[in-house]
Amino acid sequence: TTLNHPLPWCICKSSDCMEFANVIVEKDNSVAVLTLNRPQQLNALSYDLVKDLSLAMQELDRDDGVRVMIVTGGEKVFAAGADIKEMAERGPFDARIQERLAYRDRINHIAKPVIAAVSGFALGGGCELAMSCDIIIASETARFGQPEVNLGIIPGSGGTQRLTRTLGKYRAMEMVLAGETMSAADAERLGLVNHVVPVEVLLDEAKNLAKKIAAKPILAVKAAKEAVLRSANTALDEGLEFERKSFYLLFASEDRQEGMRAFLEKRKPDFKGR
Ligand code: DAK
Repeated sequence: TTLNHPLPWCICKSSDCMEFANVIVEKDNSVAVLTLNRPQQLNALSYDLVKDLSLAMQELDRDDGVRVMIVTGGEKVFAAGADIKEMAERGPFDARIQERLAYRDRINHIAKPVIAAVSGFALGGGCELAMSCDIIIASETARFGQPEVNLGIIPGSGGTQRLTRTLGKYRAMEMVLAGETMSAADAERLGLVNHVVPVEVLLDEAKNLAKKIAAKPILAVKAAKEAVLRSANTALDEGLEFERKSFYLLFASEDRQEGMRAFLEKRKPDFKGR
């Protein structure tokens, strides 16, 4: 731990780059890029990696200097799923499974927007990690899949649920029953990814979008994310009610006043995040 470092768990010396054993965190102004860092194991999601990622994202969620996160695995591979070597040794009542679940679950509850920048394989837990993000930008080499059935298990971090909600029953069934992978182009056509771009510009494209979002008033951005996610768990009436309450709540923010005033005064708004 470096003294005076904004993130206490970071082992590096710079305030722009934070390095864990399994995840590299770099800050580019208000955008934080988290790169999964187990290239030799194709970024297999070990307990330690999931823990590092979860802690880093939680810390960045609290960091007022950060507004949007990007999760990537680099150009070659996003993540080839949970670490099979590690998983092979676990029993169903192993405490580490529960702990892993708790760390993993926190990633689903990040309040700031998270963009997945996916290149190469996003399989099993890797595909599920991408789907836990809010927006997915893929390179032309990205391949998505839920091959757990080949190991005698099923997706365990949301694959059967998020894939079904995104692709519909029949496509999701084919993926989880046959364990086949899907190309980036098909994933885009079917609504699983937002955009497909050449691999060389993947991170830049993700950053451009992240910066666009980062310039928006953060309270409205967080409220919008929360409301969209809420739609997955509520009936329409309840979701509309939640949306309406969040809408009115934002009227209490300074940024709402500033945004409306700036429009009327024909100037650029100066948002303060309050
Ligand atoms: N785990 C561990 N090591 C892996 C790995 C994985 N998932 N994937 C690849 N590796 C390792 C390989 O063993 C190899 O290591 P060495 O032999 O060099 O030591 C190295 O990475 C390179 O892999 P390959 O030689 O296989 O590379 P290829 O290019 O030939 O093939 C591949 C790439 C991605 C097609 C292939 O590696 C592959 O099929 N990998 C496994 C993909 C997979 O089945 N993924 C799903 C895993 S199950 C939970 C919830 C959810 C989950 C777990 C828990 N809880 C609720 C607690 C999630 C489960 C899963 O994701």
